Amino acid sequence: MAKATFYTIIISKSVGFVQSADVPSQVVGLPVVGFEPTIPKSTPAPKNAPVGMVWIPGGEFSMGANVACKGMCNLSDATQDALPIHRVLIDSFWMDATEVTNEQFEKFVKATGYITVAEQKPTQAEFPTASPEDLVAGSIVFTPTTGPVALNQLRWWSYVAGACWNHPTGPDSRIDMLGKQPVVHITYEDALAFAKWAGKRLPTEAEWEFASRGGVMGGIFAWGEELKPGGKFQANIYQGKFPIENEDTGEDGFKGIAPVAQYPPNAYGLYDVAGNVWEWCSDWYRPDSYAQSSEKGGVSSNPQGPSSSFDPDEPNTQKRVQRGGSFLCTDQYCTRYILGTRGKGEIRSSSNHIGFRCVISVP
Ligand SMILES: [Ca+2]
Ligand SMILES: [Cu+2]
Repeated sequence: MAKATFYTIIISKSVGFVQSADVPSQVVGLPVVGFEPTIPKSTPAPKNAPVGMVWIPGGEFSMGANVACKGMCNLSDATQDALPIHRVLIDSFWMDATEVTNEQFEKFVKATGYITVAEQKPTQAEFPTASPEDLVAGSIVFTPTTGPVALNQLRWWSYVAGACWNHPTGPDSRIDMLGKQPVVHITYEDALAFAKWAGKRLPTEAEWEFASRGGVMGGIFAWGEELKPGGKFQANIYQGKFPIENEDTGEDGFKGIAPVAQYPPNAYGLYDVAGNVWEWCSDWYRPDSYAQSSEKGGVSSNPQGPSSSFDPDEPNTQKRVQRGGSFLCTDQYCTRYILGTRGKGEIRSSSNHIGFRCVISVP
């Protein structure tokens, strides 16, 4: 019983973004203002691009998503927190072409001795209602179900003792052969620590979205308007009946996580801005943050997000934005691989579908 309670606490902290009722009523019904053309800055890319990074020109664009009625998204409120669409101006910056990989993260750990949150024993202070014997280091792992389940009950997540970045499905699993896969089981503070060590930072949500759009106005996917142009998937998501054991058909080439850069990049040279693993952004999450910024009117310049977090579903948690969706996204359930859609995660929680990539500002 106690164990279940503890797991439920942790699981609900981490995967709250999949709840369907995550929109306060005042956001629903706001007028949907359409997209206006993206106006990229003309600043040429400086010479000597940092290794593994691509130039994002910055500029003015329409931020948000309005795809609730496009057919492939079964959740009518999936994009309510990405409304209204509003104008944003951002500066140029460098961005990692790929999600941070296991081998890159390993270099960081070897250089610094860093210990991720998932490797630390949870404290009684953080989980006052958990019994002491349940306070074991671990992380949340996708565990397919043996049969169909209600898609609002999150039955496919288990808290696995010993799961962490270099033991992604539990203590016996290894990353020796997974060097090019994105690192997972990364909390917000883990991502920050890596970024600081690398002389980088995490992208703001606006930077991430500008980059993912590749200079194109509006649009549904980073590669165009069709999920499978020419019958070919363009991102690592989930096919087959979710979330049932042996049902992930891997029609897109991969069951589970894929190594980075297995699909064509977007127009800015970024790989996997849709699917594979969620990516942390630096903004606090609020479902009404776009409503707040558009209330101010005009063009929002280099927005850093709201000053604090609030998720009405889980009012006592602190959440930052996550973007891009993961290998578990599917049109049966969660379509946040669609451009402009938003995710969120509790800052001290991790799972095997959460990673990140970094950016560098241009002085
Ligand atoms: Ca897949
Ligand atoms: Cu998803």
